[in-house]
Amino acid sequence: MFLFQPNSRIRPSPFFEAAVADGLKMANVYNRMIMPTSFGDPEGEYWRLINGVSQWDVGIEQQVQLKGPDAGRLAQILATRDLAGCKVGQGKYVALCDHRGTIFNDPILLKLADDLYWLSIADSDVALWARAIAAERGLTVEISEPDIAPMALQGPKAEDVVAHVFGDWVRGLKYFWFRETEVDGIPVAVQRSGWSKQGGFEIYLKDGTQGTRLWSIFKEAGKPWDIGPGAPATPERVESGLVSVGGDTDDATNPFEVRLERFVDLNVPDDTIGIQALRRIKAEGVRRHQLGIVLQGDTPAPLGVRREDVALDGRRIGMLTNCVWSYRLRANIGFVLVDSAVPVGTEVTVARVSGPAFGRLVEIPFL
Ligand code: THG
Repeated sequence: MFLFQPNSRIRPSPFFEAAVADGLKMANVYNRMIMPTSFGDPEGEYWRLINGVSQWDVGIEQQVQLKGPDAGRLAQILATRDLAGCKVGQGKYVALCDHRGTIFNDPILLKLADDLYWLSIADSDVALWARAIAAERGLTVEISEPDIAPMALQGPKAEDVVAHVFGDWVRGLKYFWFRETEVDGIPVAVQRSGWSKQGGFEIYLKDGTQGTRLWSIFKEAGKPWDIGPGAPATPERVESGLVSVGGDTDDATNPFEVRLERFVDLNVPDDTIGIQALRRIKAEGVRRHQLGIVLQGDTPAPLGVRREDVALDGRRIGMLTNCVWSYRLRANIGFVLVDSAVPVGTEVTVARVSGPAFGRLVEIPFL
């Protein structure tokens, strides 16, 4: 049995009831919402993502809406990536940094119109930040958290399911591009995206009262492809090298340290928050870098709630920010954030709760 008492601080997503009815067993809190994490068979859910199609309640990917004549200006002030070429119907993965160049969120930005943007955010209060910035800079833009919630279809068979529901036009969508449409009268936006590297789509529900209906439309449509419920899978995202901002970063991590350099444009206007710090950091040299680690041992030993120290010859060189059993590599793998001088191939010691463990630093992605 699963008991959860919703209130106005911890909000269920519109798909929460459908997820519980499908056997939700574990959840987490993200963006002050309940984030489903497992339906009781993590390994089965992983293989379904790798080989088939998995259906996820990712309503926790809250939309922060920027609306008004200065929406585009504000988006560029918040994001350290050049948005000048962004077209209506296009999405872009962006970094939000503070004035020190510390990354605190990594949304997908969606441009719905010249005066309308969504930031599909990771876990932190972007609406508060955006409102303060807009007010301080005297911008004409309204910031809200509208009633919109994404549901993800991920895996190699996701495209067939989504095309079955909407038509073959979805096959032509480029990465992060989207189209607004409807299904059975339910308003949605359909985007090629999702927090896995197995391919797939996200369906942004624009009417929160229709969550259960939208969930069952895809549950039914996906039956020929053996669709099943799942959630963002830690082993897959680590194997694939997707960063979890907040998980793999601390309060001094810049985008360069965690392999996000290609999403940063140093030539954006000077009033983009954090860009001056990022230029300085780039000129002075980046002190840490994110590498993979493969640990010795053949029993799963995931990271607990604390990061663990990584040492080389008895000297602390950084930290292990995640660790998970890889079903494909048959090893515990994770990400470390270590001194830039320490190269791939180095053998290190991790101070695990269970005692010291040995590992080798490797390139990311693992697969
Ligand atoms: N979907 C939606 N919103 C989100 C996420 C999502 N908001 C929070 C979080 N996830 C944002 N983080 C990411 C991180 C990486 C990717 C997507 C969302 C991603 N990255 C690819 C990569 O790094 O290889 C591709 C990036 C590119 O080439 O542009 O897909 O999942 N709605």
